[in-house]
Parts: sequence; structure tokens; C-alpha cells
Amino acid sequence: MKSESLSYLKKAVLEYEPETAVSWAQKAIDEGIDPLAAMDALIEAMREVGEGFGRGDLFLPDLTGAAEAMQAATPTIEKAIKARGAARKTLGKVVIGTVAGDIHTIGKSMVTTMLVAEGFEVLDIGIDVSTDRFVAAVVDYQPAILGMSALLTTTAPEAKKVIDRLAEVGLRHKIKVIVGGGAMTEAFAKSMGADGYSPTAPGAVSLCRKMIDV
Ligand code: B12
Repeated sequence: MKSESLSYLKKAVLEYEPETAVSWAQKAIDEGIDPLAAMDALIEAMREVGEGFGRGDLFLPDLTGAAEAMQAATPTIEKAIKARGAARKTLGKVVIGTVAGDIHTIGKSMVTTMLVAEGFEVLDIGIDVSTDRFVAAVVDYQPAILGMSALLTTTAPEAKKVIDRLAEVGLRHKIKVIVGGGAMTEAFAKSMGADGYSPTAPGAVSLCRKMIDV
């Protein structure tokens, strides 16, 4: 029974059906299914679509269709995840955004949701975030951690620009910088001077806990 709702949820994303995806997400939550498992079903579906696109079997409208279905279902699941984090004390502030030139938002939003669920206070500054905006958010919000997401190999080096600018303005030593998203790797993260990298949202949570020692 349990996995049935999740397979239908995944199927709805693979068939680009936002309304059906919302219904199955709600059904899964009503059945008491772990919302993180529901989130995993969405991630799995997007991964399959991404692979199809990578192989040349699927095209841009397929990416958009699947992303729309996934985004439609996400608030229902997020609400259930956040409800778990509601009673926790704040662990620390995190600013997160997707680098300049990159509009991919889904992975970054998932990381945000999971950090909030864990008890972090997160300011999500959106997509296509310029170096200036990242630095301004660090100045204004004074987070313990800055997270940058990058899915395009062409724009991933933008994260290094932010790290370099933080050093130029004397803020680099005050915060931990973590990076993630499909265009990032452990080696790339190290080479640009980031403090940490994770390929997954749960990994981002462990990373943040480690960074602030909780
Ligand atoms: C959906 C999607 C889109 C949607 C985005 C919708 C949206 N609102 O976000 C649309 C259709 C708009 C799109 C557009 C494009 N896309 Co696109 N897209 C994808 C796709 C299929 C899925 C991305 C996704 O949401 N995955 C699901 C989430 C959950 O995974 P995730 O983002 O990786 O995040 C996880 C981890 O990486 C990690 N994480 C993410 N961020 C962070 C941050 C931190 C700090 C940490 C620690 C961890 C972390 O946690 C998340 C959860 O586990 C990928 C394929 C793929 N396999 O990734 C291509 C993909 C990223 N796109 C690609 C391309 C080429 C494009 C376009 C250039 C296409 C075009 N010709 O126009 C444009 C670029 C637009 C732009 N300027 O940004 C390529 C990139 C190739 C490359 N290496 O550079 C990919 C890999 C497809 C492919 N196989 O070729 N895309």
C-alpha cells in the first residue's frame, strides 16, 4: 500500500501531470508515509528525466513538464517536513542561492526545506544570484553558513567568484561556505576553496551540522 502512493507520485512526475502529482503527494502524507520518502520519489523521477535528456531521448519540454509536476507536489510534502522541524530550536543561520546564470531551483529548495526541518534558520535568496547579491546577503543576514547551488558546468565557477569576493571584503573567515548541485564535485569544491560539498540534501544537512558543530 505504502509504496503504491509513492510509485503513483513518481509516475505523475514522469507523465508531467501536476494535478495528479499533488493528489498522490497528499495521499501519501495522509497515509502517514515519511515525507522524506515522498521527496525521494520526486528526486528519483527527476533523475530519470534528467538521464533521458542526457541520452537525447527526452527534450526541454520534458524537463519543464517534469519540473512543473515536481514543483506542484513539493509544497504538500514540504509542509509535512517542516511540521517536524517546527518545535526545534534554531541551530544557526544559513543563506542559500543558485549561482549567477543558473535558474535551477529544485535541488536548492530541497536543501532549504531539509535544513529548515532540521532546525536551521534559512534565507533562500533564489536563483541566478549575482556575486554582489550573495555578498550583500552575507553582510545583511550574517549567516554562519553560505550555501551555493550550481547545476550548469558553464556557470559553476561563479561560486568561486563569490568565495574570492568574500575574501576581498574581509568576510571569508567569518563564515563556512558549502556548495552542491550537479555541476559540483568534491574536487572542484576543494579547488575553489569551499569548506564543504555534498551531492545530496540530507548530506547538506550533515555538512551544516558538522560546520557549526551541533
Ligand atoms: C529540471 C531541469 C531543468 C528545468 C529547471 C526547472 C527549475 N525550476 O528548477 C529547466 C527546464 C528550466 C532547465 C533548464 C536548463 N537546463 Co536543466 N535540468 C533539469 C534536470 C532534469 C533536473 C534538475 C533537478 O531539479 N534535479 C532534481 C534535484 C533534486 O537535484 P539537484 O538539483 O541535483 O539537487 C540535489 C543535489 O545536487 C543537492 N544540492 C543541490 N543544490 C545544493 C546546494 C548545496 C549547498 C548542497 C550542499 C547540495 C545541493 O541536493 C539536492 C537534493 O538531493 C537536470 C538533470 C539532472 N540530472 O540534474 C537538467 C540539467 C541540470 N540541465 C541542463 C541544461 C543544459 C539546461 C539548459 C541549458 C537547457 C537549455 N538548452 O536551455 C537550461 C539552463 C537554464 C539556466 N540558465 O539555468 C544540463 C546541465 C549540463 C551541464 N553539466 O552543464 C542537465 C544536467 C541535463 C543534462 N543531462 O544535460 N533544466
